Amino acid sequence: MKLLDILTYPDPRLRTVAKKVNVFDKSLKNLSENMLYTMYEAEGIGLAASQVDVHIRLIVMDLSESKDNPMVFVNPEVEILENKSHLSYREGCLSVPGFYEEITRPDKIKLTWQDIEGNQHSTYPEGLLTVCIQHEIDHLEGKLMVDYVSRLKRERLKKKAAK
Ligand code: GNR
Ligand code: NI
Repeated sequence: MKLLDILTYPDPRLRTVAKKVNVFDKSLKNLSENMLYTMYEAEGIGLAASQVDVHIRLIVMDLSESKDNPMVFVNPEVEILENKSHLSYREGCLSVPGFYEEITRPDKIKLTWQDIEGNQHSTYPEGLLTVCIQHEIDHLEGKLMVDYVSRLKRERLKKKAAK
């Protein structure tokens, strides 16, 4: 198992749009295992490949209290089912350390993805999965939590990060 370096804001590499995974091989499995290890070590509940400077559509997550439920999502896609139903959650991000902010996101979504073998799945997420999967898919699009806050707040964060 290898501990991977996590990119932090405002590193421009975090803005890269990730590419679709087409090959489900041993190296994909290895990367997902190293990402899970890195996520647990950093005490995060999710990690996108973009955050470790690998720009493919791969996400790992563990939302369990006991940290024994590793999940891997390849090529995840979210469809918003209701435009008017939202949920607010105080989010944090391993790529923006020390920054926590209430973010509002769609609440009624359908999630489709592939597992590490390439098999297709779908579900209608509830609770924290709804929030976290959208946070992680944002990373794959090169989008960060800081993009949801005011310019003033974002500029303050950038200055703080430069120190
Ligand atoms: O560890 C994390 N916690 C978290 C809390 C609320 C909403 C989203 C998250 S994801 C974050 C880890 C991370 O930065 N993933 O990209
Ligand atoms: Ni994040």
